[in-house]
Amino acid sequence: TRTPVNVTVTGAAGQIGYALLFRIASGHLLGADVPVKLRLLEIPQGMKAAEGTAMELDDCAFPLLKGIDIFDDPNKGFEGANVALLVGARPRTKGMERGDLLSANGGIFKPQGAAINAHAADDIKVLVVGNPANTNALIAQAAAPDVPAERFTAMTRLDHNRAISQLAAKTGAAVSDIKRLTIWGNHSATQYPDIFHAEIAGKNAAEVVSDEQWLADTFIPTVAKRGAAIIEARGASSAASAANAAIDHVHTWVNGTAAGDWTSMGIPSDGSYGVPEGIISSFPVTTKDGKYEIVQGLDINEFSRARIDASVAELVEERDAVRELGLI
Ligand code: NAX
Repeated sequence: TRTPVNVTVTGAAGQIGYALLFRIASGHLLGADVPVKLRLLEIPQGMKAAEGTAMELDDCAFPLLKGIDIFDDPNKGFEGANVALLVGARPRTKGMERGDLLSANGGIFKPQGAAINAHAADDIKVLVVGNPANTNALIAQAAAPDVPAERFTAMTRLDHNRAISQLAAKTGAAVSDIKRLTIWGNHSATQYPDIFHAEIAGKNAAEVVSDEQWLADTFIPTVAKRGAAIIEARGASSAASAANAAIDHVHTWVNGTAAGDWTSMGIPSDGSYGVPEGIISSFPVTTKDGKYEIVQGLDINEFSRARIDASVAELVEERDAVRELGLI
């Protein structure tokens, strides 16, 4: 029998946590044959609700779930963690400037990065979901100098999945026929969903669509502003779809991309495609044996170049701001 994999989830009492934990425990994160132990990390005010969620997890009698522990101390929460899903974050509230938001999140992600550095397992893989996800991931990564930088990733898989869904709706294709879509840049309104290399049932997606106006004026803004549209409709932000994307991100990272396809992940840039080294930006990646690689050699047209550059410029500004705040 396999040793259980330790999965730490922060913000476990939140709405994404509620949608996420049951799927981890039922085997969707790592595989139907992989036992897991959950380590829930909350702040003191969230402990009681996390305990309630843990009671419900018990009540599911999941065969793969080998234990649940709840903590409000990151040093304990990340002990022995093989996978860490950093979901809890400080949301932007009224009157908050970007600097305030970044420093409030620095107060969360810097100590969490340090706790990962000190206590996580050697094979730790980190996914940051809590916004601003890319820069929060950078803060955590900078606080964990003994962990290989590439283990810190940020979630753009929800954007990726949203883009596939929009493209399927536009063309009448099945979502499973759409491959090689890419989200570039920041998980923010500047993100760039790129269909120029995407395929629909083997045909180039941009050629199938053949409508640059739809691309520029409908597709890109619909994907980029989907989070706001969900809030408007639901009265609450995306939770089940965000949890689903977090499951997809880690499952793909651990279990690999399908032949001929790739996915999108926010990862520390190695300088590919002119994205400054070190910032955490979304790229097209293939994964295999628990490792990812940036898809190289894609031809970037002018339309794409301008949009990638704009999103990357925002990430550079965020990096400079957290540097000035002493957070990295
Ligand atoms: P909720 O406010 O429902 O839950 C957040 C939970 O985090 C709360 O229970 C809170 O007590 C806990 N928390 C706060 N600080 C913590 C800390 N230092 N340690 C441990 N737990 C802590 O938010 P929810 O809707 O679950 O969203 C969580 C985060 O995901 C937000 O930052 C949100 O912006 C972000 N999202 C990111 C997405 C992405 O695609 N990358 C999409 C969905 C979502 O908007």
